[in-house]
Parts: sequence; C-alpha cells; structure tokens
Amino acid sequence: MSTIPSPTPATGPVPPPARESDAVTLAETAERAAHELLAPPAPLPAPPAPHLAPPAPHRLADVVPAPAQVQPVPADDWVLPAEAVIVTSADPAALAVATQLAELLRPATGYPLPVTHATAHPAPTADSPARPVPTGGAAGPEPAGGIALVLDEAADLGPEGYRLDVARDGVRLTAVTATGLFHGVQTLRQLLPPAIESPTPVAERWALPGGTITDTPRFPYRGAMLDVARHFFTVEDILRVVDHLARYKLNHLHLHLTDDQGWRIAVDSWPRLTSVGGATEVGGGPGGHYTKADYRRIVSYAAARHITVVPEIDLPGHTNSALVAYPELAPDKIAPPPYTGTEVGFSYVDPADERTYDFITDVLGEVAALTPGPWLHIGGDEAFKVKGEVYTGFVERVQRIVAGVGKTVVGWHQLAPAGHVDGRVLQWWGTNADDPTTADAVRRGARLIVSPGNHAYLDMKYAPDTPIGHDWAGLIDVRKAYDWDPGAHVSDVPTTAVLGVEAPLWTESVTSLADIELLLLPRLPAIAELGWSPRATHDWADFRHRLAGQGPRWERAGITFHRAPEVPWPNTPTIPTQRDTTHTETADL
Ligand code: TNX
Repeated sequence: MSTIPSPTPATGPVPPPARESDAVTLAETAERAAHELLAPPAPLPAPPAPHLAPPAPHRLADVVPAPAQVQPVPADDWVLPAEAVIVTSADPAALAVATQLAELLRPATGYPLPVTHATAHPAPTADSPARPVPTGGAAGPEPAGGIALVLDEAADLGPEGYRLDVARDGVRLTAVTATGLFHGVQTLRQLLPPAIESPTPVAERWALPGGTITDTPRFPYRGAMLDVARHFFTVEDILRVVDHLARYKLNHLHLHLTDDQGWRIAVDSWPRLTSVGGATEVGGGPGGHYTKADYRRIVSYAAARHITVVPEIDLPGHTNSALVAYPELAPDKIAPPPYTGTEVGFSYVDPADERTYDFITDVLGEVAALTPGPWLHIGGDEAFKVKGEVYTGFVERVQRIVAGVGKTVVGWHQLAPAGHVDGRVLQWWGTNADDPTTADAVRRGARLIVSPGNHAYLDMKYAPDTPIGHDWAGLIDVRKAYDWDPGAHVSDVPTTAVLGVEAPLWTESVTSLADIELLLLPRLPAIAELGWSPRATHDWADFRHRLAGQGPRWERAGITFHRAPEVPWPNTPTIPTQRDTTHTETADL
C-alpha cells in the first residue's frame, strides 16, 4: 500500500531565515503537502505480478466431469496476461487445438493470444499467424508466461487423458494425443471465471487456480443421442449440441436418423427416402432431411471436437417413412399413409423379401461411406411384429451386411438373442437391470453401452411440471440421472464388458433448440461424469456444487437450462427456462 506523505509540520523548531528562492520552494512544498492531504486516497496499486496474485475464485477441483486426480497448489494461482502466447508442439492436430483454445479465450478476454508452434516452419492460420519458437527440448514447448500445449508420446495418459499444470511460469497442458489436449482445454476453460463464456470483452482477472490435474476417462464410449426423426433439427442445432457434448468430454454423438415419422439422411440409390419419407414429422410439420454435404459437415464439425458420429438406421421396425416412399418394402406391398403420431411398433420392412436386403445393403453402404467412425447402429427396437426366428434371422443378416461395409454393429439390446458378430455392441435401454438375455449376449462376446431408461433418458421429465418430455420410465431429476453406476448396473454384466454410457434424447415432444437444451442441461453433465470420472470421485453432495458452477457459464453463453431445485445455483433466477427461449449465439467450442 502507498502511504500518505506527512505534511510539513505546522509547529516545531523555527527554521532558519530563508532566502527568497528558499521561501518559494517552501511555499510550493507546503502547498503540495496540503493538496496531498486533501486529495482522495491514492489509487489502488497496480496489479501484482502474476505469481503473487490473490487466490483464484475457483478451486482446482471445480470441474465437471470430476477429474481423476487434483493436486492444488494455491501459491501457484496464475493470471492470464494480456500478452500471453499459446505455444504448441509442432503437430497439425495440436496446433488445431491451440487455435481452438485461442478462439475460445479471445472473445471474452479481448487478448490477441497469438498461436505459435515449436518448429522452424510456421503453419499460419488466417487469424493467428503462427511464429516459430524454440522447441524447449525433449519436454516440448515451454509456457514462458503463457500457455503451452505439449504432445508427449511417453506420457502415461492414454489416448484421451491429459495433465494440466498451472504454475508460476504459466500453464502447461500435456497429452499423448490431440484428443487429450482438447479435453484438457475443456478443463482449462472451466477453471477460468464464468465470464470467459461472454461473447464480448469483459474486464476480469482471468485467474486460474494453481496445481496439477491428471485426468483420464473411466470408459472409452461416452455419448448422447439426438432423435432427428421425430422432429427435424437443423444442422446448426446439431452443431450446437456437439458443442455441449465437447464441454463435458463426451466423445460420441449418436444420430437417430430414421423412424416412422421421417427419414432424414439422403441415400442416392433410393432418393424417395428423403424426398417423400423426409417430408413429415410428429405433429404434421414439414420435416426435412440432411443432404450428404450436411451430414459431412456435422461429421467434420464433430471430428474437430474429437467426437465420433454414430449414425442409426432403425430396422426392421420404425420404418413407416421408408414404406411410404417405397411400398415394395412393405409386407403387403401397399404404401401406408405418412405417420405423424407418437405410437411405436406398428411398421416393419418385409423380412421375407430379398428386395429388403438390397435396400439395406444400399442404404448401409452409402451411410458407411459417409461415416469415418467405426460404428453403424441398426436399431432393432420395438419391432413387435417381427418375432422369434424371423427377427433373429433378419438381425443376423443385417449384422453381416454391416460387417461387409466395414463397420461394427451397434443396436438396441433387443438384438441380444441374435448370434454374435465380431465386436458387436448392444445399447441397453431397459428399466429393470435384471436382463438375462442381454447378460447372455455379453457372455457370447457383446459389449454394452448403458442407457437405462429410468436414469439416462433425457426425454423423461424432471418433475411433473416439466413442460415437455415423457414419463413412461419415471421422472428423472438431476440426482436420479447422477446416482447410478454404469459399470455395475446390469445384472451379471462385468464392468469390463461395459464400453460406456449414453444419454438418449427422443424428440416426440421436443420441437426447438431451446427444448433440447432444457432437457439436456443440467442432466447431460451428470451422465458425462458417470462416463468419465473414476467411481471413487462419485459424490452427489460434491457434484451438485460443481454442477451449480456451470449455471453462470450457460447464462453467459446464452444456453437454456433447467434450474433444477436440487442444485445450489449461484444467484437468484435471472435466466429464462421457458421452452420458447430463443438463441442467437453459437459457442465455437
Ligand atoms: C422408446 S428407447 C423408444 C423410442 C421412443 C422412446 C421414447 C427405444 C430404443 N425406443 O422409439 O422414442 O421410447 O422415450
């Protein structure tokens, strides 16, 4: 603190007689002193050096999903300087993550945050001209007061893990892969003040809590599903959902692309699927479909966020839209009327007609060719009219078609009785965890994605007064979404057979992006934590506080969420949670 200087004493020893110039000096000194006495307090001191910064507003552990290991070092709290540089290993994928980080931080901070990489051959991007920097030796680039993204093949962090070190010399993020760096960036983002989500510059101390986070996921598959068949959603809406997945380290987006009410993906060899089958939706709206270019855009936007798209073509049931377009696929060869209701289980493609398998081979071939990820989801649910051996025979044949187009089968757990095929994955959506048929399929080699209807179905209402959603699997408040264990949920299925967890969002009652967000948030982060965090971190009391910290971030980013009463949100309600809320901003990450 500065101190106020003492005025010239008014009393005391009489000074020796002064010459005129001395008298002038004295008078000036006295005037200055008097002025300083009357002046307002001295301004606050300049901001302290970063390593002497007052504590960051968050704890290092205030992250969703909970990191595997957190070692806070409060003395190392750090403030992002305006002149910080983001430096990365000389790898195009790492450079891409560094650029995403810069794009994430620039709007709110207003800082230039140039991106550089550790090579003599810069690869500039349009708005972040890259400059070469010293490599920093074997340990990779050094943060040098800014942020370093380091790829280190020798680090013990697996294919998706990362280590985040916040220290006096800056921030160092280390990973084996760019995917690990990307997940680390999401953690870094959550450790900055909520204002970092602002789309416009904010005056803020961009403080990060000091210490080290070492983090790897519990399960390799962490996903969410969006039903774009019951209601059609634009590409932009889907990209925004991808952004939400990325925040919480989810790595799969399952798109339910076909159902009775609409066929949403272009198939060149069967064009009426979209021109006729895509023109409806629940409630009679115009529907819509994705061109191949649209779908590729979704896939590449997701890939840039380290998210794999899992396309679902639901067979043999849930196919009314295909039958409207191509009646030869129907058992009676008569086109049914378009369907805009919400019943299930009435439609199916003819399992006895070879033409059906030509159709499936063409469709799955085209979808596989558009999809870089390994998975092809073939549905299989609620085909109530295709029973017993006819059903299992159909499924086994389609499983072979999937293998033939180079993909791995995923299907709803109704596929369980069919024969095993290499790598096949069942998505379990039951509400009664005693399921001997599924457990048997697991014994025969299947792995499980768990999506219990009564915990993970995001189309269930939170409470009786939730304006949209279902309740056939019960109400799912945030605690219900959080308090279960994917690794030990289905009886007689060992944790080792669990590939991961997925939160499906069916959209019979969901008509807008705001509706989607209302049902996704805050339950999606709960499911994400079950997929990512070690079981030892599971703790509702702690989770609800960490989750509460996400609220102001969503508010800043203009994201709708349900202000669940069991979560201690900071601030009194200031945000809309109505379904008609509109949004204009799209966060880039
Ligand atoms: C069951 S879950 C379905 C969907 C519905 C959903 C509504 C599953 C594989 N099938 O067809 O949209 O319930 O919650």
